[in-house]
Amino acid sequence: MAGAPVAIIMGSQSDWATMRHAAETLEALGIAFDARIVSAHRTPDRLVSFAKSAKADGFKIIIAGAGGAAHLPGMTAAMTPLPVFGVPVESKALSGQDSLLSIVQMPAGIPVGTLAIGRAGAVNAALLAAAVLALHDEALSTRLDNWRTRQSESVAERPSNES
Ligand code: RP5
Repeated sequence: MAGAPVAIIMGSQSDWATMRHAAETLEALGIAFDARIVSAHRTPDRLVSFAKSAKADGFKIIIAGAGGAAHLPGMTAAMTPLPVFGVPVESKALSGQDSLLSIVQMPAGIPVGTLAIGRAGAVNAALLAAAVLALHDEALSTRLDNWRTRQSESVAERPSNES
């Protein structure tokens, strides 16, 4: 979406099952985003083009999800001054530990804010993006407060046998 403050990028269509949770969370908070498939390995030219123009294109934050040898968040961060939040996608071979380690272990100098493996990381990347954007957006700050209040209210006081 043109003018969206958040870009959600992912290495493959197969990552969307995870990254859609970031999208849904942004939608729930009324934050516009643009979701794209950008592979560091399979579409390197697309990655360079996206990352180098992301700031000029109006994005404020990039959420990057990838699995396995997950170069995407780090390579993106190397080519943009925007904050990059990395989401390790749960891989089949190593349950996402490969994704986590390859995203989180950035050498000093180029940061990637790394979230948890899988859905939790995708949701939290969106919430973190919202918290950053809310620093300069009072209406969003209120929506984020309300989202957290609703979450608190949805937690039962006692456990139930019904799942
Ligand atoms: C990575 O390879 C992607 O981020 C994805 O998590 C992983 C597997 O991709 P597919 O083989 O499912 O397309 O680049």
